[in-house]
Amino acid sequence: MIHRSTTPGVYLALLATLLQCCILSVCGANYDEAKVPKYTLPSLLKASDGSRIQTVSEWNSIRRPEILTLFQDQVYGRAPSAPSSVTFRVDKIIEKSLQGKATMKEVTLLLGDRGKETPVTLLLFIPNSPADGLFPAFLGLNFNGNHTVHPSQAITPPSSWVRNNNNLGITNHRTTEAARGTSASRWAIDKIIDRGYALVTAYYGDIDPDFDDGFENGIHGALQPKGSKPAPDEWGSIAAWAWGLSRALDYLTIDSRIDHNRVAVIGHSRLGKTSLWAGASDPRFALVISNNSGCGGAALSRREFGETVARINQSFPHWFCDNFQRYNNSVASLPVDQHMLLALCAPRPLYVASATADRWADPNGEFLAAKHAGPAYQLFGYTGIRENQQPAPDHPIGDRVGYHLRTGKHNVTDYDWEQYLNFADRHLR
Ligand code: GTR
Repeated sequence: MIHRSTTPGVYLALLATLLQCCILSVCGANYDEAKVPKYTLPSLLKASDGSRIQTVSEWNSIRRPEILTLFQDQVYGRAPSAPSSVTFRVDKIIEKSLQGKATMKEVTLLLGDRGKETPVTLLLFIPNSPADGLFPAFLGLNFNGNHTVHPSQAITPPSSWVRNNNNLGITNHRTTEAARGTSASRWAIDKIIDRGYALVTAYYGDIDPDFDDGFENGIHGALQPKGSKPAPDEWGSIAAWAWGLSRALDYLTIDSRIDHNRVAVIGHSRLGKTSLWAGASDPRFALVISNNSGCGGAALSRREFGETVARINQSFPHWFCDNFQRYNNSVASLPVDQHMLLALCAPRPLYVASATADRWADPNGEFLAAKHAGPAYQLFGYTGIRENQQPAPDHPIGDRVGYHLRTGKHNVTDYDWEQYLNFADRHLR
């Protein structure tokens, strides 16, 4: 039999079409500040019955629950309530990790109903000094597996679904040794330990694999009755990942070396959207950090700058609850905007970070949402962001609500960590 090889010309034509599609879809986004539509943000301090919220007690008993319910019903979806107990297994303890300055631990949470549990492995690095220390911690999910956050051979790779990646030889959705340490630049582990904090991370795909699988896998599969899909107001993947962060915090309340009253929840990009929703929905998180979280995270949806609600729902239909799709073509009718998500963190310290080249995430929209969360902080006697304009690159601002615009791309860098550590020093010490 003769096989006719496809000519390079056919491949080139295909590639050109693909490129054209990409360019068109990216150009479809607005990157011009002058073309941002006129918008009015929903009022933070006006309750649904029209009354004005003036006190902390009115905020806590009326407006905060209203806003939380709107985000649950219309944006992220309701997650199941917390289980009555945490089931976990300590898999590994290495007392002299990182040249002896930290203890490394692997603890697997068994989430969901007995017999259908989803294992989620937490990786912990805890300072060894002082020996009797009770340490504040940063808790955040990672994108590619625990073994990618540091080159240590001791870290166990995930066995759950991962995204294929030719460079790392990942072809069958199972990770490889080549991935070890590849995200280390995003996790300033030495710096974190040297500054006296613990770091706790888990692979987000352990909680819910990040593809539109009809909610069959991960924690959805473990908690949904077989064959049933979440209702339009029930949890999408962001809510599932955030729920997983709360379960990690449940475990941290038991760990004798971590001060669970001083846990900062952190995340980058889609996991920044997740850390914000975790911080908003679980007030046990003492500090909330969003790194380049963009649309559906810290950026105001009504600005329609860079990624829009319609676009994100089209590209990632599993991230939000189905009700969120209603606003694809009428973002002005959304009963909330993202400044209200940030306000749900009040009075806890909140940090929002952007990057100059991350226009897809609308850096100015992230700044403005942080700014407009201010009135909720003022109720508690804190000043929000004072500046009316986005600060110059690499000039962090704010006290209770912090913000910076880093020079550079969509990423998490040592510069970002330096600001988070400084901010945590001010608020968690
Ligand atoms: C992009 C998405 C963003 C952001 C980012 C990420 O493709 O459009 O909303 O979440 O992915 O998570 O890396």
